[in-house]
Amino acid sequence: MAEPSIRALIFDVDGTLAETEELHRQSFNRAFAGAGLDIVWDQSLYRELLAVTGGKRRILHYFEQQGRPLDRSMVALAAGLHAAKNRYYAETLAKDGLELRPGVARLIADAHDNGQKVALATTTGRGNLVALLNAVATALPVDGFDAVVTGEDVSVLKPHPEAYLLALGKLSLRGAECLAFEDSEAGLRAAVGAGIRTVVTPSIYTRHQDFSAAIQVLPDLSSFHWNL
Ligand code: XBP
Ligand code: MG
Repeated sequence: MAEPSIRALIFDVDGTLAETEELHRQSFNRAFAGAGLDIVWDQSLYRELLAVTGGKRRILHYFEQQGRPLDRSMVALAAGLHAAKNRYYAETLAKDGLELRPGVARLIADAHDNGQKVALATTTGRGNLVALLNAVATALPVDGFDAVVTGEDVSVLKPHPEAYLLALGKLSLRGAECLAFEDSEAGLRAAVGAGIRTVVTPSIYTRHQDFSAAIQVLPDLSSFHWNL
C-alpha cells in the first residue's frame, strides 16, 4: 500500500534505472583509443573517478590528477572525448539494448496505478538519457515522465541539490511530498539536500559508498517497501 503523503517518485538514471556505468567506462576507453591516447580506465580506477559527477568533469579531473595543465586545449580535448564517448554509448545501447534493474518497472507501474507522478533527475546529458530510454522502451511501463531534469538543465551537478530542486519545481511539489531513488552517495546527498527522503539501491560501482542518510538501502528495488 503506497504512502498517501508521497505524491511523486523521482528516479536517478545511471546506476538506478539500469546498470549503465560499465558501458560508460568501456565507451570512455573507446574514445581514448579512438583519439590515439594511451589511457585505459580499469574498473577500480573508474570506481574512484565516479566520485566526480559528469563525464566531461571526470575526464578533466583525471587529466589534472595526471599533472596535465588544464588549459584551453585540454578543455577542448575533454569535450571532444566526451562527445565521442557519448556516441559509442548510444550506438552500443541501440545495438545491444539494456535491461532495467529489478523492481524498477513494477515500481513505476504501481506509481501510475496509485496516481503518483514519476520524474527523472540525472547528471547525464539528454542524448544519453534518450538513448537509454529507447533501449529500455519495451520494458518501461510509461510513455513519458511528469518531469525530467538532466545535467544540461542545471548549472551545478550532483551532489549539489539543484537537479532535485528543479524537478520539485517542475512537479510543483515540496521535497516532503516526494521519494527519491538513487544508487550513489553523490545522488543521495543531492536528493537529501533538496529535502527528499531517499531510497538507495547501490549499483556495481557504488557499493563501497556511505549511504547513512538514506531511509532504506536495498539490494534492488524488487524489495522496496512502503513503510517509510
Ligand atoms: C551519473 C554520472 C554521469 C555518468 C556518465 O549520472 O555521474 O556522469 O557517469 O554520464 P546519474 P555523462 O546522475 O544518472 O547517476 O558522461 O553524460 O556525464
Ligand atoms: Mg546514479
